[in-house]
Amino acid sequence: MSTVNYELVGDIGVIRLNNPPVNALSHGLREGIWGAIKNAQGDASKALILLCEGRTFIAGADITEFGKPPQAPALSEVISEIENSRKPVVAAIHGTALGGGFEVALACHYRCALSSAKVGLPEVKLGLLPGAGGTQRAPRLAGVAAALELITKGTPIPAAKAESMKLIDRVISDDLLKGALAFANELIERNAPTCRVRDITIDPASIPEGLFSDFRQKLEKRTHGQLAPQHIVTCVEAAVQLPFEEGLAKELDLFIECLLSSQSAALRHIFFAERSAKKIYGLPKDTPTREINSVAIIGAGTMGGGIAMNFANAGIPVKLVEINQNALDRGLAIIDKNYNISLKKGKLTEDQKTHCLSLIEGTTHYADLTKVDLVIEAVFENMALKQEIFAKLDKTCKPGAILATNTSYQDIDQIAAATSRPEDVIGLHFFSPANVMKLLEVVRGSKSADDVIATAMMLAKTIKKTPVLAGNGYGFIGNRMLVPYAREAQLCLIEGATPEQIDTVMQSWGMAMGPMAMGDLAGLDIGYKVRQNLADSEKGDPKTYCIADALVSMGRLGQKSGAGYYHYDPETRARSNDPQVLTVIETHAEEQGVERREISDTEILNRLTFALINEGAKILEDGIAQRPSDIDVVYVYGYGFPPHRGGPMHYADSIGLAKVYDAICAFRDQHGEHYWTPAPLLTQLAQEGKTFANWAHNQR
Ligand code: 3H9
Repeated sequence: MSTVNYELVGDIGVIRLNNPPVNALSHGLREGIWGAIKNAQGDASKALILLCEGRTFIAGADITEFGKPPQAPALSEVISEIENSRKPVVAAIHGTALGGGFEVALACHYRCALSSAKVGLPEVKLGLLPGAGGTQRAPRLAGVAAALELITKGTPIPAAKAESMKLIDRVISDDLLKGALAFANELIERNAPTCRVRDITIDPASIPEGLFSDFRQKLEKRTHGQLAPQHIVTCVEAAVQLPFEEGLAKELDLFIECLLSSQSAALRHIFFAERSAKKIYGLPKDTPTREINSVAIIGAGTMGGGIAMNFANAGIPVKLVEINQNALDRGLAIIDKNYNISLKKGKLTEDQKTHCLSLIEGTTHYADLTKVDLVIEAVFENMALKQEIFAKLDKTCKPGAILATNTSYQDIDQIAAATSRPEDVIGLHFFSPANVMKLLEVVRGSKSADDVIATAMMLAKTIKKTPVLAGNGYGFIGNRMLVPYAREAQLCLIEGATPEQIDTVMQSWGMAMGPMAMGDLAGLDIGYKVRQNLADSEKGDPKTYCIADALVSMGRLGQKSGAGYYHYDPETRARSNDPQVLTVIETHAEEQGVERREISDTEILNRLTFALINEGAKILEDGIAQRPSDIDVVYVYGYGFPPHRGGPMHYADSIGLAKVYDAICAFRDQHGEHYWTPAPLLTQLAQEGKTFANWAHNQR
């Protein structure tokens, strides 16, 4: 079948698009639509329908074509051709109509959609703005405030909501073609006009004063220096103030500026990185998977409860196991509380909440686990305890059940060795809060079977997580990199910075949270316990963690105890600087013979980010991550790394590996080799003038 087919069904010309996998607007498709609309002007049809084959309506411009020489017709020309059609054109939407795809639909004179369909303008997530009229047409149909929300958030909306916003004219419950034909025939019967969205005018007087400036301010708080969101507001403002053609011209100018920005390059990198992370070298696409229809979680703490919610939300029944009824009741109560929070936020309905809760069943007996397809152990980090649990699971669970551990740094092989079936054992490392964070590290033990890995990757999609495969080494990918990152934060602290300075530098650079605030949120006792379990030879220089250890010994465990690096208001949890912490820092600096100095913001930023990059390079050498972009996905989806900087490895490429290497050498000369040794891979690439992306390309 060719990319675009045309067929006359009675009075209606049906234009079918077929450009798998997602009907992206590649050159061939643009040319096909343009030609089909043009040809249909002279035939017997009285109305036209634009419909897609495959799993979705048009998912947008072909992102792989960005940066390549443009090929005519441009999307704007295709859109003009549709809008100028003398016969009414109806877009018939299923799946998702996104970005340029929805802009095509907005250029049609009418839009109908299956009730399961979603529409949206998600360009902002790629550091872009709708560049084919979306910012000009959406406010004309939906109103300015609604369009600003839709385009700056970028989240697709269901057909029914789009209908209520006037973005869709009719929702069809089943059989899209039949429904669209009936709709088009009605239009013919009532001699309906070709309604061009461009002809709608917005009365500037109808816009409340200050709407745009207020919106800009709120947006900046959420998007921290990102270019596209602010440009979107400018475009929507232009839709109100300028004639349509001038608004379009403004939109195109700003679209191009965004397209050429490093922010968009980083966000597009993350888009493709997330998709390549799902591909596992050496594992054929058709590797069989095991059916997962029921799950058990061992441990109903914060983590176990959060994990249980993921499965219940996906309609998979969960058995939640605790050692006694009290612990179980506490865990179930937390789950109930979390669902109530989602309910209040309007993220689910009362019925959905009841259904999810009905899928989670508590038990204190392993005997209840004989039939489950997957078990995830989520108890605290103690190897002996984990081995005891896995030995029990080995005796209890049916053959073929997958036995997973949520450990964040322990050896999967050692855990698997407690069973007679190490091939069924795998790491599934969720990130806290487990019902919110998107990342799932899938950790491959030396004996994990291929079908177990394939099942874990598939399962991630079912529970709406982004999976990344990691090898079995201390801390896997994310937490291994966190070690030098946290170390540098501690050293900056003792050498002269304050918690507030470090957090402000990292947060204003785009991290969701600074390292000190993150430590307080996670609990300072967690890292403390890990350090206590290290052998003396692994503990390192006492200067590194003396401040963190001192805070723990003072009972300052972070937010949960009301104080850590900061003081927390018991009512509001608002944080404030605490002079006591500065005294602790200064006392320990003196004890360790460190003369505190002024540390620049740039030094803090470079020490923390370059520590991540250097460890990332070592992780690649060790084969713990498959590719640099997998590391980027881990950091963006699990550790709050700013997506518009593309993850640590992309960030390194964007600033130049030679610069990173030189800075690391300078840190080594200043602080010593035990802190800073440039990774051999980084050294080699920097000397060859290459990037991590070049290296990844040659590994394939
Ligand atoms: C835009 O439209 C700009 C315009 O305003 C102005 C222009 C002038 N292009 O996600 P999946 C590939 S910007 C090229 O796994 P799903 C994807 O890489 C665009 N390729 O499937 C993957 O390839 P592979 C605005 C694309 O079912 C395969 O398709 N639009 C594109 O889970 C399957 O993808 C967007 O931002 C594309 N646009 O989800 C929408 N989209 O198999 C982006 C996908 O080799 N797309 N691919 O790894 C999506 O959100 C999801 O892909 C979608 C399907 C929801 C459609």
